[in-house]
Amino acid sequence: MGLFSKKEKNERRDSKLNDYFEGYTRKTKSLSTAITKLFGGYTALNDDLLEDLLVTLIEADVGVLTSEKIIDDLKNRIRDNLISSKEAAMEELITIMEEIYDEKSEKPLNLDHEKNNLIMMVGVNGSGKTTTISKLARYFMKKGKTVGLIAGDTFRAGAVAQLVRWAERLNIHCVTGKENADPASVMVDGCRYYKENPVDIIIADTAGRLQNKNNLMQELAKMKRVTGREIEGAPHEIWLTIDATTGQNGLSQAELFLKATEVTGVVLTKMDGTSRGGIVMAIKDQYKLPVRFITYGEDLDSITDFYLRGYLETVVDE
Ligand SMILES: Nc1nc2c(ncn2[C@@H]2O[C@H](COP(=O)(O)OP(=O)(O)OP(=O)(O)O)[C@@H](O)[C@H]2O)c(=O)[nH]1
Ligand SMILES: [Mg+2]
Repeated sequence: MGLFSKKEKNERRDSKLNDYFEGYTRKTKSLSTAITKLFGGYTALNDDLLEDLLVTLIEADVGVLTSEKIIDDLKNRIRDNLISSKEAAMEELITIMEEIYDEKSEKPLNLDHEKNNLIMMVGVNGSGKTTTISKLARYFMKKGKTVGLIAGDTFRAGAVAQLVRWAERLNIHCVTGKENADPASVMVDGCRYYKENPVDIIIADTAGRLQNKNNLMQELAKMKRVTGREIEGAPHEIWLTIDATTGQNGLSQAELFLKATEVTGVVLTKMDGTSRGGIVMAIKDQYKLPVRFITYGEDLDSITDFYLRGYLETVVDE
């Protein structure tokens, strides 16, 4: 049983949805299968079904608090006689998730300045910052934008070379400093270079790990400050990469970055490595942060902008 009829599905398969269906959907079927099976296994809508649904959501990384909120909401609507059938409950589940996610309240991306819109990528080491930067560069280039990079991770040996290799493959410029150089000075060099040689989008890499937390906070704050001095309003977006395969644990590691800098959005990476896509709901509900992109593979094209309806369809549909 699927919630969305074939006809309806086809009608809604605009280009964004196609990305989902062709890309990560294939690999994120488990949650949808679990929910569909769950509803199919019960003859009526009762408390046991709702308890099972709660467990399924938690297992899918929706997070305990957010899952409880969803189920409580569903129970209230059942109590108020708004829903009485399993089918109606499944539909209501989507509505509740849509309400919690509240996509309409999201600010549009702050990337519409004439030139030099600067995105700073932050996140735990290994979460996919550098790879995502290359994917984003390609994404924007496909939309006809010009892109330049700044190799702001001067901490990890090899990080600069990694980004430079991607830039060469993409045939775009990458401003670099020396290993162990002050990352803020590389940001300044980068901004000055692009003031002379403007591009539409600048993407800056940062280090995922520093000697201690205090350093990280100070470093990111400094990078932000000096960037803003060079280019008005920069960084225009600060995106946090979260590795979807690390689940709730990944979220608590990411908290450090939320404290350290004003993150404006999340890129959820490695969705191909997990069937527990529920983390999107947890991020939005717990941190009030929109998921802007998801990535689902090692190649450059494995990225898509996040679209709630497409996501929910993959969560509940089969
Ligand atoms: N399967 C899969 N692997 C990914 C994805 N994104 C990144 N990776 C892999 O994850 C590993 C870490 O990615 P990086 O981009 O180097 O991570 P980082 O955050 O820059 O790490 P540091 O520079 O150490 O802070 C690499 O092996 C990537 O190929 C994805 O969407 N799917
Ligand atoms: Mg990196």
